[in-house]
Amino acid sequence: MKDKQIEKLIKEEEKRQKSVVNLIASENIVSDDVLKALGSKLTNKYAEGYPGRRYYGGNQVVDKVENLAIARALKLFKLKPTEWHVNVQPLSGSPANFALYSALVPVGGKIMGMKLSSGGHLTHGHPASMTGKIWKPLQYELDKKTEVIDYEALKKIAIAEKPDIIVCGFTAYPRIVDFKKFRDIADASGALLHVDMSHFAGLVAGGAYPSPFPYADSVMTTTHKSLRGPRHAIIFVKKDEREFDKKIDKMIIPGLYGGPHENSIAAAAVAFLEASKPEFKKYAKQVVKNAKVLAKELQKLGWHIISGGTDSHLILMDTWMEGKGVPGKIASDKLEKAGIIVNMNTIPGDPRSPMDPSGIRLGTCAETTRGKKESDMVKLAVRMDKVLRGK
Ligand code: DSN
Repeated sequence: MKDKQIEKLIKEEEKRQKSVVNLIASENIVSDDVLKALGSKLTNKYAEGYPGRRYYGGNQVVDKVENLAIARALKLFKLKPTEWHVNVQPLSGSPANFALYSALVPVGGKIMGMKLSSGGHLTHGHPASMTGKIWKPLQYELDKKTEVIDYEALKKIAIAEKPDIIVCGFTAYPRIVDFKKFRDIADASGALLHVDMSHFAGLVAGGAYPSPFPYADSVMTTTHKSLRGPRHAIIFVKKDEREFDKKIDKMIIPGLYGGPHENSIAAAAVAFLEASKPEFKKYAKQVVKNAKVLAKELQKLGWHIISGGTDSHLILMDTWMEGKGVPGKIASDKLEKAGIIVNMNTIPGDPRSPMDPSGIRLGTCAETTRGKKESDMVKLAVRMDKVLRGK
């Protein structure tokens, strides 16, 4: 590179990434092919509109790129193009959720989502997010004893409050979600069911987590977490007389976005192809195996693992344990000093604050990409325990 300052920083970051154990649950390590597509000359092209109907000329090639991404996304999740529509232009998860609500929920309507401190996301109706200001938020929490979703309690809130849309998905919930129960609750309360599968999309693609598609009206996923692609997002909507396909396309452009990032769309297409291979199935299963072992070993060493374990790539660990351990921020700092990267996280019903919470979140996507197996997780748990207890 001619720009030596940026070149140096890129090299520094590459070195940092190589030198640490990465347990950030939302991160992964992409292939060289994904990187090539992302850094390609496709970035030079403006392409407002959709394949075959763009505002600018010269889109013959990017039309093919986008159509390929669409076909691969549908195929990856075993969807019929007659039943599902996918928009591959969203720039990332938060703007994608925002676009979805803008298209399907009237302003002032009710969005029901999991509370951030229970493992939801800002864009699931948190009062600090625009999704909690433009729409009325209804936030559900986890059962305090079991630390899992209480479907009966959720149903009662939904029937009483009649939300326009129920958002099912999470950033810090380790368990399998019962999509059928969510569908029944949505039907009983007259709501749409939107699944944000950003965290577990790669596990769905690899057959290591149930698919939400038989139950949802719409599904959003980022492509850079367990799916191991570029920083990007896609939105699927059911194709029927409700015309969600037309509504979402119109909301993306001209409603909210400008030109799509065709280089990211190409990189996502590469990731979809990679995720459709048999090796990816093995990878997804190994991600879950690793997380289960890591959770179990940490538990054996005396740590409180929220909900008692995990069914996915993600572990929520209570490091504070009502004063018997260390707060999440200190835990995260101590681990980082020892070369293990995690993020501090609130735990369900957290008595501490989001900037100084009781726990940390762990995930096994990145380290599994590096080839780590169960035996590595056993050693990692011992190492983490020593660091956290200052041994
Ligand atoms: N920041 C992402 C995560 O870590 O889960 C969600 O937006």
